Amino acid sequence: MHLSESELILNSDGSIYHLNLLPEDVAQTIITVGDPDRVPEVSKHFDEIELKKSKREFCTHTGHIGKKRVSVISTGIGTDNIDIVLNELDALFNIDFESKTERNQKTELNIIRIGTSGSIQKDIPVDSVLISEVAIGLEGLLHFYKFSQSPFQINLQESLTQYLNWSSNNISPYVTIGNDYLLNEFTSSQTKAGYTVTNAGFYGPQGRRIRLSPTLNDFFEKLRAFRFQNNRITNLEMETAGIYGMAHILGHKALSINAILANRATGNFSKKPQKTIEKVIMYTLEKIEGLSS
Ligand code: R1P
Repeated sequence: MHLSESELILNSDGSIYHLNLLPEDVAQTIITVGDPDRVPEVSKHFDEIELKKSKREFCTHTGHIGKKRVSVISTGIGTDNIDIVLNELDALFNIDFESKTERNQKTELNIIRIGTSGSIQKDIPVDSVLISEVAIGLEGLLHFYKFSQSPFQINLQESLTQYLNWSSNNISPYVTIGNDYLLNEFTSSQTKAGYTVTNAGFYGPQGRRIRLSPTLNDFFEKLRAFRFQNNRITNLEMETAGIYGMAHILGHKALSINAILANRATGNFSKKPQKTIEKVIMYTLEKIEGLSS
């Protein structure tokens, strides 16, 4: 199917609309970060940087670590941006911009998020490194795409909906999972594994109360106490379920690595957030260098 210029929007130099990138600008292994200022914090460790481009909150650096070509791109905050970043990254590889048609031969990307997050369990302290094994989306992005879930995912989705009695609030969770290969490669004694909840905001949607009253009573306490087959929700943030879900339906591998900066159960915030983020960056780059695909 030929895509019209209103559906696949290209800039005058042929780059894709929001990311401002040409197909040759991006590596097949891509690190995503929320904060544009975190992009140079990652790329300063590259052996060489071949490209720097940006537009809006989307800043990209591409270079090499050893022999591996890697890109780091900022997504800004939230799964509304993840929709843009994942669709446009995929198009750069899997749509022919000349004919504006889908390529027969697809390219599978490695997409690795280095993000920050708040733990909701007392025993996952600030400055931990947590890899999202499962991510539950409450913000709704994946409901706009055809997306099939495994029996495990459906059971977890139904169990959480029932537990929180959410049907009455019209909130419907979706359940996504990290890529098995990347989970294996990145997990070590330095990391914890967890179930991450992704939501559409930082305050009310994560159970924070500054001045406004929440519609969902005890939302935070209930998330903390939820159990599914001996698993519990470990942390809250704003992108992972969108990344996992979009990567899965587009045919890419994805993993989310979280620097835990806040502990919402104890009320603590990290005293050394930059150091902890740097630890996660170094850990991730080392693992990426060792990836065989
Ligand atoms: C909120 O402060 C932001 O920080 C977390 C949340 O997911 C949200 O994007 O991640 P990043 O540090 O990767 O942006």
